[in-house]
Amino acid sequence: MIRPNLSEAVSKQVNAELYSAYLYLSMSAWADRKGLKGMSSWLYVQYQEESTHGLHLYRFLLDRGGTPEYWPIEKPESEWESPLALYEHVARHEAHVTALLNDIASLSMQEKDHATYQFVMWYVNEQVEEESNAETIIQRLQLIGSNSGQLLTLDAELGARVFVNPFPMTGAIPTVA
Ligand code: OFO
Repeated sequence: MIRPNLSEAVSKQVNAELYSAYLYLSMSAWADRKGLKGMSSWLYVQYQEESTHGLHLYRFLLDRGGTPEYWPIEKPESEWESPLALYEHVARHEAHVTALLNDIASLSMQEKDHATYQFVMWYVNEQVEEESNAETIIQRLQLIGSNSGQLLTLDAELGARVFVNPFPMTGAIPTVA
């Protein structure tokens, strides 16, 4: 059974993941409004991933006898100056989420809760890819500058991303389509 302090930490992480989903949905709508349909689709896939993360953590919490708490989900920003500003926000946000996950990993070790430690380490490792993806897109956008033709090429590339449920064997998690 998970200890109350770790239960609260995981519950807060559920909230953080659902906020992430909300933020990416807002970003997806912004890109759609700017005519960047590929970027909008990439960000929507990110919304789907974050929703799945929230539900996956929620299921883990219940399986460990924890008590989910339901704090309000903060209203995300909805305007960015440019695609570059948006992806810089993505990078900052993902670095923040990484710090939250590292804190849960440290608390799990302190509490000698190896199950929670192992569970949360999947997320810690996943963040390496998420931070790297954001940095790569930032570099591309910096190179593109004000070249709208190259921006549309990048937009088409981003539009090729498809959602793959990272937890297909976890039947208790509703599919986020
Ligand atoms: Fe939940 O993966 Fe990034 O934030």
